[in-house]
Amino acid sequence: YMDFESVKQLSLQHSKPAGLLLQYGTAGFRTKAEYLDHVMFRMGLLAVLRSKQQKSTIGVMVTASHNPEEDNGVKLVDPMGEMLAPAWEEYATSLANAEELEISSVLADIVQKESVDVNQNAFVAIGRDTRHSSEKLAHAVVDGVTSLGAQYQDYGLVTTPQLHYIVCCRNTEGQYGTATVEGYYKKLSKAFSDLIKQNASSGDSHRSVRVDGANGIGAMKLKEMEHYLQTGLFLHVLNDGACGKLNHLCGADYVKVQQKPPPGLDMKPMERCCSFDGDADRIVYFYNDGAGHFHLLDGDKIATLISTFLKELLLKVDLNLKMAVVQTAYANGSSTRYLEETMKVPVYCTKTGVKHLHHKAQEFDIGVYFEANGHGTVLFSKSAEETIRQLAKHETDAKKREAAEMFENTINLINQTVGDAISDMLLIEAILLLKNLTVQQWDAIYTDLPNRQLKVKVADRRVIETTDAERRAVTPPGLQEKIDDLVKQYKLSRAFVRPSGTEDVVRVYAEADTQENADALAHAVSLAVY
Ligand code: 16G
Ligand code: ZN
Repeated sequence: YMDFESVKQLSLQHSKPAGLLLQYGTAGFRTKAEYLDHVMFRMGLLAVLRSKQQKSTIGVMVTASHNPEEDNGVKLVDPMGEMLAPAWEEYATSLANAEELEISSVLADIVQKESVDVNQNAFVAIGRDTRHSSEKLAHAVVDGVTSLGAQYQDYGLVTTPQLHYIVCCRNTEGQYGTATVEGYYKKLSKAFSDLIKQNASSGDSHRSVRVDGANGIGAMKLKEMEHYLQTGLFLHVLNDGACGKLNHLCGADYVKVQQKPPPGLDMKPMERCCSFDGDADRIVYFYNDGAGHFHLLDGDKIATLISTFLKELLLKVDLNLKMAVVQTAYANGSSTRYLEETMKVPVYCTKTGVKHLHHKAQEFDIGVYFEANGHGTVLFSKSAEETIRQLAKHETDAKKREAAEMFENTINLINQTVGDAISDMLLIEAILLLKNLTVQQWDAIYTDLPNRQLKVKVADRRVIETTDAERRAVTPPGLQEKIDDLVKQYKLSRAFVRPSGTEDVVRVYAEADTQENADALAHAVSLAVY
């Protein structure tokens, strides 16, 4: 039995706009900030139930990532720092859409279906990004949590991956690290400096990187972290929110979609630059080659660099661990080919959305996953991690032990809970230093096939259903055949369509031997969608 009296009282202060229907999508709820107050309150409620059911801390992150400043959103973080379990996404949707008088019965229903022990203690960890609306919305989450008599800690301004890290730390009794933002800085800084200390090459140790912080939380947190990073890495943080607007003409999404640098970021030739997104869970690199050409190093290039490095380490420690790379349909064909044919690493394709990639990557000893848009990380199985840590401690062969130590430092530097722009950046910087690679050499590992993404407005995007990890359309009838015919007309070509999970559009992707052909194919496919 649960007392919903104070829920009823408080929910009146967080009432739902009439007629509003929202869905817990690929990245939680997301819409204009002014429509979200009731959703936040109710997600506070849901987090309490999930916490009681899991007997663990649950996270609630208030952010709309790369979307405009006027938007906001919320996502729940499960005990080990993963995304909320799919069955609960449905509860989230029902709860968000319930009428005032239905809230208690929706809660009671969840309690019953999920056998929630209502007497269990609950704890919710709350974080938010730098949006103007976020503070007030986080308070609405707190109201939801306290109306069910549960405890919480408001971690205030944090990146999404920092909150995931904190949740995981709290639920593993500190084994993963100390459950504070400072604990995060210390863990990553130590791993980074230990890792680069192992540099044997004569490569320059004074390095710098230009970071576009998307005028968001990532810039703020990176600046805080600089204080802990006492190494030769110099960070020029731009778009740090001092004057620019969040995600406006900057950030990872802008750079990836526009395939150009943020205006005002003046790149010296060959200088390494990177962009975070608005909540710092995505990163892309880029540079200017001196002849004025812009080069983008996206999630696929990052996955390739990281898996090359890990594969070399595996050879050095002489362990037979199973490594795989997980991508989505958006992965550039050249990257998949390079990974499979040259590196001989198995590659798997999942549906778009971090939770799908993360889930697949958990099947391997080492699962490297990245979306082309720059969201990704590496997962290590418990036993692989343990084996490597033991080797780093006890191996008698000095060379092998050093390699194992390098491996262990690498594991410590990676945020395994979710893609993390700060952690990914430090890992990439360390790898480039250790392998003595310039950004251009990294870029040259393989050459991207020219590609084009388009979005098409249709009356109802749900008429398109896909299969084979979104690479083929099964409905409407005839569409896939048309796409197949079009693809046949170009060399090295590939194309697919899928309904967006975050916008009311159909997305079209095409790649081919030349940019003109990729553009023409994408255009032709988008006409076939109507
Ligand atoms: C969300 C996903 C992202 C995915 C994107 C696709 C998370 C945390 N974020 O932002 O991974 O690439 O949706 O959007 O899962 P789309 O369905 O509109 O193409
Ligand atoms: Zn994001």
